[in-house]
Amino acid sequence: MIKAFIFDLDGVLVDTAKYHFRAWKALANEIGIDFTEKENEQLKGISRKESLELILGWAKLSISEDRKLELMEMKNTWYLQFVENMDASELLKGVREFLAQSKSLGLKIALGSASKNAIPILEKTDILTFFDAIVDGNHTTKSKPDPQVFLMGAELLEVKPEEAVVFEDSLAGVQAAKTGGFTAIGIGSEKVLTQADIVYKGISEIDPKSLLKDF
Ligand code: B16
Ligand code: MG
Repeated sequence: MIKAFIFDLDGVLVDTAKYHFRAWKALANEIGIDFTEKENEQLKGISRKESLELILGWAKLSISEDRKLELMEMKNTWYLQFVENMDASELLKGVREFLAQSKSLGLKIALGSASKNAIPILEKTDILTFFDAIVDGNHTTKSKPDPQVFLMGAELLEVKPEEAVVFEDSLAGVQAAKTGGFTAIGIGSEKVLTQADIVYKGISEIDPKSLLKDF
């Protein structure tokens, strides 16, 4: 029986995936390299440091740890500028209604995000109060596809993985959910999220009540 929903943030609840992409692209260009939108899929859901290392790896560039810190700081400064004036209008379609319906069905709700900027974004978009537990990049030691972020969320909600559904837009996140023993709902493209139990284009396509009947 499903007792809880655990949501990824970027690309599931809010349209911040595009801001991460823009900031990483600007950073890459700053150091004379580039990457494609297809490669960007691999950056979704993973930590800031791992993202930088992947980008450097694609360009076969090797730099010092100090320079990596500088570049991560630069990327985050740009990202924070992009999200600074965010408000509830940047919630993805149907998100507020979905959270409200889930609550009224008696489900517990957690966040399971790799981002260290999750709480300010939940505040700016006015959905923070829906969450019974928040696990983000400030709490975890292992990144998706490791299931740690979702297992911590389930533990805080006092539910077992098989009693929770994870909503994810990234390959790494879907893998993390499946490895942890959760039902994984992919948000995005079926071609990309091949390991998800089911894929929807967006939250607005899902009815929480029917979902509970199906799983
Ligand atoms: P930050 P999610 C992830 O958030 C993003 O998908 C990923 O692109 C980003 O690198 C990561 O957070 C870290 O974000 O730099 O803000 O700490 O999708 O797990 O909610
Ligand atoms: Mg995401």
